[in-house]
Amino acid sequence: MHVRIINPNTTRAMTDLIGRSARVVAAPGTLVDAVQPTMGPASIESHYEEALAVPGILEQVALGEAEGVDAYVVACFGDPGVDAARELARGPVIGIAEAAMHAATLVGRRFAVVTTLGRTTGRARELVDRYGFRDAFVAVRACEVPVLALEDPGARTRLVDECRRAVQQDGADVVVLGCAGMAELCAVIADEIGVPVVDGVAAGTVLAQSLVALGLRSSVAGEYAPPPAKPMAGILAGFEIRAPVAVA
Ligand code: 2AL
Repeated sequence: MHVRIINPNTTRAMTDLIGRSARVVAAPGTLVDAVQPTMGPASIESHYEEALAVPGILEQVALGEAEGVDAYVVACFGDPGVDAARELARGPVIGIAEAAMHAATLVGRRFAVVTTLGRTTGRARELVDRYGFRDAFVAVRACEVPVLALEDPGARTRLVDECRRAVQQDGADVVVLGCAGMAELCAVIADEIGVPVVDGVAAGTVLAQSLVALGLRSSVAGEYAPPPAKPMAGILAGFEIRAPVAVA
């Protein structure tokens, strides 16, 4: 089984970190690789960057389809482009926010999301609503560390402090990490704060692998049917769908 993790940003060190985190939980016999777009933002912490990351994500899905990839994980907490990727891919496509929220509600009753910058909290709330987790969600907190500074000295302390506040002040019994760049801090934070901490990269990898093992793929009966053939103009001409995607 081949599971491909797509880091939607173009920072190689973060793609490598995400790949390592996914491989830790992959089953023997599952090939996990991590890729990044050839174009797009160095990190995603605004709606602008999120929108501009999506073509690069879809490019990676198209390449993966040509290689026979069995499932994808989109490793950015805004779950950018996941619906569109489901229309292109034969196998399942999992966003790390959706995967992490599912996992959190299987091990606790009240989860908080702890993310990078305050400006990303709106997207996290939106996804909670969209995925139907409003009853279990208690808070979203920001540690105000930018994505590409998560490994800087002091960042971990700020993140741990915010996770602890989510437990002590918001009543969370599970913490969901709100950025793929936090993946390698998951175990250490869980040790420090004493409640389960969910990293969506790991949760998404295991979930993608499980869906393939179950023989489940995105339904083509409704919204996730392949996109119609249609001209595509300008810089996006390479994304044109020329013939309906054959669904095996
Ligand atoms: C993220 C993430 O997971 N990757 C990225 O570039 N930005 N999320 C976030 N909340 O900042």
